[in-house]
Amino acid sequence: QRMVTVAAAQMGPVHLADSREAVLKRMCSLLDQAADQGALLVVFPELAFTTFFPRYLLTPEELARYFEVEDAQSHPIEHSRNVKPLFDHARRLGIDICVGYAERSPQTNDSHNDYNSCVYYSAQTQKIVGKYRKVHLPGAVNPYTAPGAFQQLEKRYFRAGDLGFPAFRAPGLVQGALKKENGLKDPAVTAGKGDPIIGMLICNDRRWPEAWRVYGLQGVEIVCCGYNTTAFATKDSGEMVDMSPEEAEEEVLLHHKLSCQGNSYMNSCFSINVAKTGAEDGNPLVGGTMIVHPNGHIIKEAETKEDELVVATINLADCYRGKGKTFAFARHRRPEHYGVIVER
Ligand code: CDT
Repeated sequence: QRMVTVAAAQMGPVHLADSREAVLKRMCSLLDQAADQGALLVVFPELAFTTFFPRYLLTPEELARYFEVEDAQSHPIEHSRNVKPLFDHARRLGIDICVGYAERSPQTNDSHNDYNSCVYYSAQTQKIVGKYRKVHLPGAVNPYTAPGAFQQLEKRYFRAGDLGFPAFRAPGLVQGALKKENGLKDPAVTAGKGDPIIGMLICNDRRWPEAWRVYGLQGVEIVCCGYNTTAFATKDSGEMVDMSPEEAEEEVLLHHKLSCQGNSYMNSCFSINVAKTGAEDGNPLVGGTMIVHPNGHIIKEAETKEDELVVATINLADCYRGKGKTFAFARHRRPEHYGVIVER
């Protein structure tokens, strides 16, 4: 048995007028609730500290306000003044966190690269042990070329992630050594002392099976994925609206759930999927925060569209059944026939 209590820290809307101080207070309060319920890992949404700003056409000066300037050596994210209270609080409570933010990475030639990023902070080691930059950026560069593009300008504001999908271990998250495996051959899982193997995705990434499979092939046991997903097109978005808002939102939720449940099952991993939800200054974001089991079932899901902690105690040993049987990749995959996936 490799038990661990984990939590999805769903956040309600962050409006343009909300101060950073107020947002940090909400996030720290979610951490307090997690501590009360014995959670050791809390996952926050994509771009958790701000409104989903890629919905707006912004000047460079306006845009700069949303970013954390991060230089991995001298200014790692957890020391950035605007976010430090969250990391400090996680350390005090002994809770690991995964949190999304807008990363501005200074370059030597006075320019910078911007990414839609997330980090995994290990409270045990007081270090960032995982970092991911969103690979699949939805939307458009030019807001005038696509209907509804004003809602989604991620391609304009971010570079595509350049770190790939690096799985990592979360030190000390689960007590005790790895038990004898049930015929599991995958060295990515059998190696090591039982620290869980974690992968991170950001929002649109969850719709791409390739992203999950790259983690699956590294033996991933928990995928953490924060998101901001438009619930339905508003009338002034310029998009074709051929469904009622209620129908549209139901379909958005369906696709979200299909993606997370299907890919958790097919890669025999838990997933912690966390929304920023509610209406941000009138822009509706879908909910659907949920913790998914490796057999594809939803273990626990949010009941509101507000700040809400969704907590579950999971047994990582539940990953072994799929990893050792139906999805024993080494025995059953046929990569010699999958070339087209990387050629096109
Ligand atoms: N933030 C983000 O990636 N949102 C996208 C919207 C794409 S339109 C279906 C998402 O996949 O949820």
